[in-house]
Amino acid sequence: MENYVRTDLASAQGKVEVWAWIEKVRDQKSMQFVILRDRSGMLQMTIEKAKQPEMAEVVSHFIQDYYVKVRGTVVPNEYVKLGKKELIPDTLEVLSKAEVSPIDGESSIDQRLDYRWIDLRDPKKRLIFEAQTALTQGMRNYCIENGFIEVHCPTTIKNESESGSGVFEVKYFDKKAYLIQSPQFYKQMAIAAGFEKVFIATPIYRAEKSYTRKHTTEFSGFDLEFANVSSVEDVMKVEEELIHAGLKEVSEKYGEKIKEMLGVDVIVPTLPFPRVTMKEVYKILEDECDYPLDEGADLDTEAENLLSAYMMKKNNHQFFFVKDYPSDVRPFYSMHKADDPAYSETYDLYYKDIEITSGAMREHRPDILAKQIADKGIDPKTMEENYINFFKYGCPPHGGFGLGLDRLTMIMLDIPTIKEAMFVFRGPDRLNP
Ligand code: AMO
Repeated sequence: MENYVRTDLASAQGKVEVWAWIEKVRDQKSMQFVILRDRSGMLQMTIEKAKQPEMAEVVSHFIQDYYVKVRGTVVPNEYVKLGKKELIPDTLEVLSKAEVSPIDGESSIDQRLDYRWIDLRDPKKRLIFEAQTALTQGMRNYCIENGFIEVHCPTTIKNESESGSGVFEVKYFDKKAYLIQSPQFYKQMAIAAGFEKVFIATPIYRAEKSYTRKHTTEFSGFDLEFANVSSVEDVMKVEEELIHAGLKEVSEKYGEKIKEMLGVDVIVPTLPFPRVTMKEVYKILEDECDYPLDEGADLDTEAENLLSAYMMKKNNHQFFFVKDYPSDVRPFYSMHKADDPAYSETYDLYYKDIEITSGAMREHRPDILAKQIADKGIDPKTMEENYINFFKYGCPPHGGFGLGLDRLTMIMLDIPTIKEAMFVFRGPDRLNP
């Protein structure tokens, strides 16, 4: 038995064994030309019917997406458009048959999502996840190089952590539990545990019936929390460095391929990112955008769009921080400003025109925290055991942020909707595949 070298299609030369998809079959009178496909690329396999009649019979039944194992020899052939080489098979084994695909280029997004595994065979779609891998690798490397500990936390919890956003209730034996709307409590617990710097990559659940391009009911969070923070600026500095590290990794590894295949420039942002306070935002909206908001109000979508356009034009930068939000529109765990308690040590980060992160310095003094919880209409007693108590036995002042990975990927690659930026989308009406 001669030795065949197991290889991918792009590097196939000499005597090889390849495992690949059928991309296309051209069945002619005396010859069959079969295009094989794998992640590395494509290769033509050529069969002379008279020489290999049994194999030709098998191949004559092939349709796209059969999966085969071929042993044979790659030889140069200047007439072959695809790489000027072809594979002459010695043996061919069908490992998986395929039915005709239920989706094609004309299918609607919902039909494609129903058959997401077929939809994702498109190399352009795979590139989204190759780029996302580089993005998280860059961010993860940043965390590890800067002394962060990775923590894995439960996705079930006894209390709601984000007032204002819906929560999924689950049956937990004879009790009630919730799916986490954020790893907020767990990451703050790690600070109370003396870990100083932590990051958590976790699924996050939001029971919100939002049908927008940026909402999903389950997303991938990348959260950081760290000790010894004296203001929201300390938190923002870490975030801009983290984003810079992630996008640098994407640009270096996939920048050219993304430009070529998706037509998108991944710009590595300069530091620091532009910043604007909410007090300034109210003025900008009124004076520059003719869209006055009441002082103390949160930004609505129109305000976000107008502000983004203004900031990007003014700074020629794809990112900007909005900081110092009114305390009323932020969660109870936010630190209020010492000299101006109606405002808080909080921020949102925008990438192009979409919010990708919320962050804050936290309130670590248990008595004040209990009061802030009560001010939001929640009985602090219900939060004592699993939250407020974290801060009763000593805890460093701290802060952190939560980044939505799916949104970041969507914006980075100019993908029109989060449905296509996620491996598998979950929405109010979608629980499959
Ligand atoms: P927030 O609720 O702003 O903050 O969420 C943080 C980030 O998560 C992403 N995100 C979503 N992505 C897709 N679909 C959704 N429905 C959705 N909701 C949120 C966004 C958002 O910026 N605990 C705080 C973070 C912190 O302060 O550390 C929190 O959860 O990208």
